[in-house]
Amino acid sequence: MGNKTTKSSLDPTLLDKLTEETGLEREVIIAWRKQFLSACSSGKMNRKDFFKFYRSLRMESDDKVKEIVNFIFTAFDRDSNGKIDFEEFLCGYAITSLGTMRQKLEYVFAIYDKDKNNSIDRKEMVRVMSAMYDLSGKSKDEYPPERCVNDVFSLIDVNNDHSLTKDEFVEGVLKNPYISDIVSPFNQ
Ligand SMILES: [Ca+2]
Ligand SMILES: [Ca+2]
Ligand SMILES: [Ca+2]
Repeated sequence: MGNKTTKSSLDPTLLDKLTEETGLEREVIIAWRKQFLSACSSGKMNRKDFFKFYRSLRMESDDKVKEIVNFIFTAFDRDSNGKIDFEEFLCGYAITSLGTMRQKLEYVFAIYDKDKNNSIDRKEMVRVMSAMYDLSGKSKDEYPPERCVNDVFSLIDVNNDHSLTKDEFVEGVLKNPYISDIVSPFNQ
């Protein structure tokens, strides 16, 4: 707290770490940080700040983005302290837009696993899936999210215990790549 240098410049060790984790160039990271701080001078975004900021990076209308951003917030907030700091944001954003399929799926898993108990149940998946239908403007009558979730579970819930571990989820989607278009909000 009250340390001015953390506000204006990035700690070189952290910069190195972020370069390594995200694969982004230092200049790009510094530019992102500027943008992040101009949207939120304290450097820690709450849900409202994050919504405004994330929305400015996407093209969909407010209504459509709102719900999904809530889920994304939870996934990006890795230490679950209710705030997203620059490191959490940069890793989340870089990985979900530029990462490998496996890296993206780990974030997708975190989006679905709302109660963070390391498994996804049907209810959790239906909630996020509905938000994604809204985001993409897909009709819920034609192929209801509940049915879609059942189909996904029957494919990748290997031990049939009605919940998906991270392994089941990530490996299952990697084995059935077309599912990733259905389950991941990060493919567009
Ligand atoms: Ca946090
Ligand atoms: Ca869960
Ligand atoms: Ca299972």
